[in-house]
Amino acid sequence: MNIKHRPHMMHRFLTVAFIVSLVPVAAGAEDGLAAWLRYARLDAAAAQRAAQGLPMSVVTFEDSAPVQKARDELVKGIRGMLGRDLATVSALPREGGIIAGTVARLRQAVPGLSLAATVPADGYFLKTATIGGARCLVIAGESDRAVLYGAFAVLRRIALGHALTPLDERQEPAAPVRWVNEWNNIDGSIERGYGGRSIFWDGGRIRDDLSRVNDYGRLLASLGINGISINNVNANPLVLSSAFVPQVARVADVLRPWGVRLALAVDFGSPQSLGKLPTYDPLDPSVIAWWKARADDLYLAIPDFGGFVLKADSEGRVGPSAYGRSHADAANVVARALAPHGGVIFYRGFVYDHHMDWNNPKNDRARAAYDNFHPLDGQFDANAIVQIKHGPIDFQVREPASPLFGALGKTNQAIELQITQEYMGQGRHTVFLVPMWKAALDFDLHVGGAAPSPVKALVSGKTFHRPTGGFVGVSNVGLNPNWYGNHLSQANLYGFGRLAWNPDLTSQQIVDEWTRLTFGNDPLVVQTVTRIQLDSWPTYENYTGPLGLQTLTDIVGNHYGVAVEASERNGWGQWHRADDKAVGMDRSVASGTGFVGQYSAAVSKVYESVESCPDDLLLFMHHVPYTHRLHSGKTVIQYIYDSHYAGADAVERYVGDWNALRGRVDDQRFAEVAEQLTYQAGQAVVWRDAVSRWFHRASGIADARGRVDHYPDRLEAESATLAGYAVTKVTPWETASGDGAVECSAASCTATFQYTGASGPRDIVVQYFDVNTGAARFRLRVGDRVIGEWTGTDRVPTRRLDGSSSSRRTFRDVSLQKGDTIVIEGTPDAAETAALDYIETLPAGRRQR
Ligand code: GCW
Repeated sequence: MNIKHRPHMMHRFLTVAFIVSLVPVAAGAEDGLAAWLRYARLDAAAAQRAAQGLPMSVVTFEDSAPVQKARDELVKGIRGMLGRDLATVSALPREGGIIAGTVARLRQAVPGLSLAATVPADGYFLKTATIGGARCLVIAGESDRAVLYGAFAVLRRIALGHALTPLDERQEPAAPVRWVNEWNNIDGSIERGYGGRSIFWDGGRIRDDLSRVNDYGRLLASLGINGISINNVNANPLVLSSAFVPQVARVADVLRPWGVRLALAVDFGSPQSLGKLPTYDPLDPSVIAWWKARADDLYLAIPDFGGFVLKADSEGRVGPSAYGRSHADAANVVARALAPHGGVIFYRGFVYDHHMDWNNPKNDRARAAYDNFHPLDGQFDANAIVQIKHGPIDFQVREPASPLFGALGKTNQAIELQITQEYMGQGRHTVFLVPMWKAALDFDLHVGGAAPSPVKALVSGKTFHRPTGGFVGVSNVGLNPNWYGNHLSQANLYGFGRLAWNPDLTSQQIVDEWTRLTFGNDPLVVQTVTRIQLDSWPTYENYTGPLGLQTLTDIVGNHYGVAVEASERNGWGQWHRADDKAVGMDRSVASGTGFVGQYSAAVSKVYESVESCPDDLLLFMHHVPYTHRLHSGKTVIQYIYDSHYAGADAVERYVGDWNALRGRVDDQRFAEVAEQLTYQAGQAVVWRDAVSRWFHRASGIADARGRVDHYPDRLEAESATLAGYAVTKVTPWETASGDGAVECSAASCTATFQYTGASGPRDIVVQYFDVNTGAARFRLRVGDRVIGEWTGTDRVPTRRLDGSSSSRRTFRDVSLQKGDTIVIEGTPDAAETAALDYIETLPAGRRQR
């Protein structure tokens, strides 16, 4: 055994080994910045369990930044969780140590160590071993960054209370590509970003302070994410200018120690718009040379540059069609510029015509990706990857897996999953997306012959033995301390990273890990948070667009609030085709658009017929009468009503369940999540009423349970005694109760309601509008008694009275007498008109109706 012992290091090691910090870790402000890497102190029993047999020093033999980060992270994490200070040494102490390094280096430095012969790319071993009589914990990575992955895995085990000894684990990622895309504009705004402004860009350049980029790199590394593009796929050509190279190189320098490669999204017209060439034709020699020169330039400054992401011929972006060239031509001209440097191009499969004629029943946006890319299979270079959204439309609440995954046997592919919650509540609603992603990843497209071919195997390159492929998440973190504007939304980034590493993990496993790491191991907290998270996607689906209707948000506006018809009669092709008799898109081969025929025979057989199509996708695949009976026996229309009530009730329950965690979660995060869930509960009622009323009016079929359009506890503002307030229409109509709302155009106005119900304690709900153009004030009085005052300062994404701005405030346990007057005083501010929709008086404690 050839192990050097260094006596002076030993001394230090022994000293620290016996110092167990007695200073309790202060609870500290928990603003969410540390996400799942809080390293909060474990309770004494768990800490003792984890500490048992854990060596008290970290041994590293390499200077590379990721290995040093691994070492520092181990020191920090073990100090935080166990209150123990590890020594950092470069030779193995007699008592053993946590040995962290690359497999190649460890084989040299620790000959007594036996490691399996092969290590897959980015893979690592965790192994307890006795070396020279000393107990060691070995973290051996295939690459520098894999050492870091191994260190984070050890820390995760400790935080979760898993035993560390004995340990013999070999981990490898499912696919080489585990990337995030950030749709950040260079001015610092973020397309579809809901967590504040960019951590990368500000005012047309890279930020001076990149500390948040460093923090983000750490989060990404902890999940094994190894690449990032930092600008919007609707790319500004300027990012390729020489002037930007040194700036972008600074970001690469910050991320490199975390093993994350930097990439840029590029505009296909850049050779012309930026390079001043007469053309951007991908086959033109000057264009070929231009791409090559830009790539060479970037690689000089950033030798490990990852590559480019390209959105072409999509949503107004220029592309190869301008010259009659194919997407493969476009991808390859860029791919060939990157290839000598080892870079890749992600060519987005999100190509469709957004000026489609909606009158033609055969037109179908869902067909577009397959129709565009399937004929080109085999024509893309080896370092080109077609990046495909998980469903055929666009991040809707329920879509089938894109058929394109099954149609590219000779092309590299990656799945694009959206972490940022466009169409999914935008961080204002808690919606845990992992179960939705799992549904796509686990879906068997039956293209692999006898063997199963789930999407996860196709995108990882396993089914067709591709050289590369994998997972891309559109992340869009921002400067908000909690990254996404909602603490619970962090679980989506965590889940994306964990699935990109191992798509076989279950949603339950992922959310259990995330919750423990993020909020600790208190059983009630774990049980409550995991239940809310796991339930949240079906719940969101219930109160938005169930049965495959798609989300039903305002698709020509902010993609947030409800607007049932926004998808119709325009070229964007997100049609649900609801009319007075029937609803849904007929995508069958027999009578519809033929989309179903893009799947293998085994899959299309299921989707083709109304009888075998699963209920949750029925209206995505078929146009059926409202009276059609689902497999459950319920009619489509009654299901629409019931699911909306079930969804809104569920969020109301989340609020109560979360509130029971007071004192078990740190104060700041407790309060912020409570506020978010309360807001969501109010919005779920807006959605519930809007969608159910819209379908009631369209179908003319009453709710069998008598709820829709029957709100006995409600008093409409339009029917109140108004002083200064005037009645106004709201668009879309379904987003206001009754016939509209009232707005104040005077300095201040009042709406007075007569309470004619029984005397007793009541909850008073005020439904008002909170737009983003001012901060109107409101006061609620009962007679002369002031019950509450508030200001409409929420930054919801709308200037108008609509489903996004409709807001709800509840005042609990107000004592009311029959005949009382309830008064709302509204004071407008700037362009905000203190608009009111209705008030509602509910028996105290009863669910909102
Ligand atoms: O869903 C749409 C978004 C666009 C986005 C586009 C895309 C970046 O509304 O904001 O553009 O998808 O994925 O390219």
